[in-house]
Amino acid sequence: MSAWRGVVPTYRDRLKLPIDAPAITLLEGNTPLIPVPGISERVEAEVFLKFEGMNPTGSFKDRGMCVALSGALAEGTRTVVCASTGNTSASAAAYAARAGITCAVIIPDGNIASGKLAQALIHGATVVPVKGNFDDALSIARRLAETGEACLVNSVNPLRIEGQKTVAFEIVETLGCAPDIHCLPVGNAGNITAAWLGYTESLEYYQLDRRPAMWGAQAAGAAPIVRGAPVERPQTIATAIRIGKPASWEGAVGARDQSGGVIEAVTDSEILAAYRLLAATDGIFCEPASAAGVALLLKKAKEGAVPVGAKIVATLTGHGLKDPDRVVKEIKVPDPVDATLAAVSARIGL
Ligand code: AN7
Repeated sequence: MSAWRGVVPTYRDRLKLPIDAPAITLLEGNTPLIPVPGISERVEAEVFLKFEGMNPTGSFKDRGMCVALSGALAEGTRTVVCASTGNTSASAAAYAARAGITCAVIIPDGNIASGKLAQALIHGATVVPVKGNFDDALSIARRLAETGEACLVNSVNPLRIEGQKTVAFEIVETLGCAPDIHCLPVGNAGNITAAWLGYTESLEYYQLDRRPAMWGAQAAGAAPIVRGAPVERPQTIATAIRIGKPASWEGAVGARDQSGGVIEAVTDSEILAAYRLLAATDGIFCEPASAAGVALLLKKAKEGAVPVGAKIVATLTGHGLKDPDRVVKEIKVPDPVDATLAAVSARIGL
């Protein structure tokens, strides 16, 4: 088997990318589809986690960002700009560095996880925290891009969706079929739109007989699509999906309705319970927003809405190490003991 070459080289014939575009890649994609016996047993189904936290910058954003930067270079762009709750900015900063162009990221001050901020800084992006939320930041980023001075690399850029759809190709290739249900968190709604596009394109390419029902999860304090109206002041501990006016709203509703799926809200405590369960029972550490899809699956199982034995994939969108502060908010770091065998043995209970 030949070595993995990254999203653009592998899927170029299925990406709407100018033919002369260079392939900017950090070998993103080809992420593991991990069977999870603990969660499977709990929901009486066959559950797999597509761990997108294993991408080069630790989130699914890399799949779309490599295509966006490849396209930007083809157009001679010198600067990319994005608004972000953190992961988009981390990915944009890394791929812009790789492409040799400058990057500006607009983030909601005080509401992005420390790992993500560190990434944008170390890759040399110009970081602009604004005294507002993600929706305010996106509106400014759009206006900046309209001047023609910079290329917008949020998921309103169609190349982002093109890259992110490849997650469905990989799932179908690994399973040999489409799952019955695909669960994932919904924030700005680019990812559910992209995954659905990927399944739709897979129908013919892989000769599938069906596509999955798409189950999208929004945080209860930031659930505009569930409510059917924008949320002015979104609130959730899952800062990645603290978004009140999703840009790809129509795409998400289309994916939900065409697939016979749902978009429902999960509370912060349901998200945190799933986050801790994944780590404690299946050994997988994702960031809180990523656990929202699994939280929805657990909730639906309690309601008896999960068909027994169904094949289910949940996307874990980002790595747990993005947001280490959340762990120590949840679990107290133990006080130190004396550096003696007796004290340590007593603490361990041996
Ligand atoms: C871990 O980085 O919007 O519904 O600016 O970081 O496609 O927006 C992040 C979104 C889920 C939601 N999980 O995906 C950003 C940003 C994680 C995320 C989502 C995000 P979309």
